[in-house]
Amino acid sequence: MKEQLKKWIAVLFLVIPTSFMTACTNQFLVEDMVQEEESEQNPEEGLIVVGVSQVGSESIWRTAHTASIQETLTTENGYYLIFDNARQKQENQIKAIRNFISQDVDYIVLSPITETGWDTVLSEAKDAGIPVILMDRMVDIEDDSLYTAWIGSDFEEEGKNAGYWLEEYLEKKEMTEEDINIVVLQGTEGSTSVIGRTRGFESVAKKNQNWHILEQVDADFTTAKGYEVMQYFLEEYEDIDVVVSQNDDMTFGALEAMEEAGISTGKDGDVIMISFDAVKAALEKVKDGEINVDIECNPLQGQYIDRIIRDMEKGKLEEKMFYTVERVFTPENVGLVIDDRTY
Ligand code: GYE
Repeated sequence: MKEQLKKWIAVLFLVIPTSFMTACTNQFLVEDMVQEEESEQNPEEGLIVVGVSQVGSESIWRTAHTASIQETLTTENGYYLIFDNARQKQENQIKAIRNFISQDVDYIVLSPITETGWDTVLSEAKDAGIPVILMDRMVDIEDDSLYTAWIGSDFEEEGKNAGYWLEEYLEKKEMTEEDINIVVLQGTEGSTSVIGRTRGFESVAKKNQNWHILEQVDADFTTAKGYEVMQYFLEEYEDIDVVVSQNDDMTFGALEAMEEAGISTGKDGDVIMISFDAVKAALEKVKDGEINVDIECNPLQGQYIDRIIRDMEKGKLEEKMFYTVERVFTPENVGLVIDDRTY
């Protein structure tokens, strides 16, 4: 937008003197030529420039999240997107934000890897007059005015939903009096999704005296680590009743480790498998009965970002926090969505 203003000032300077010498029609010709020349030199001319700092590409969810942003913030929609993949490192995100500031972008969109460590760089963005929109995860900062809006999931609710589903399932199976041993594969330490999902599930677990969370281990949201951590759990604990895996990618790794150990999972299996995200490949496993339940987390956030920016352009952003709508999938209802799942 700042660029657009500069453009019009430039156009005025060129057009005003010309208008004294030429007829109106010629003015438009000159104006067109100037615009053409400028847009050749400056590809972002007339577009809203957005710098996006993405966490990485650790999961299928993340790939879908990135695609949703890239498919929405397009030139045809009026955007000039500068996208940076931080490859799971906060220092890379901080570097990217500083780059966006020095390029004087119109907006910064950030998916922060962890909650802490953002005060300084976000103050720099504020001082430069660049609004920051957060997506997916949150930041833990002193001054809330350092970001303008946030769009993401209610992770605590997701964790609670996993707990509520387990309560109901054990009731149906008449297992409320049995000891239930639980292990948890956690995602990236210090991230909002992990903090929320852990807190939500623990709050339900606390109310069930017979549930025992044996251990919760960081497997960084990846299949490779999910496999490793599950192998560790199997060596360490003889009697595991429930695996809670905080995303589908770790679930795939855990399933592989269990299969190798001759342990079955899901509907008629030895171990109850609870997963998060609900990507298509995992929903197939819910359908087959290998995963008992998948708590949905919606990665399609591009449209929300677009809406937020458009409202801000008009100066009428009324809310600060936006939550995506999410569901819980079991073999009973998974058929409703599986064919339409795009990720
Ligand atoms: O569940 C996981 C991803 O923060 C919601 O990050 C996101 C999580 C998502 O890598 O798959």
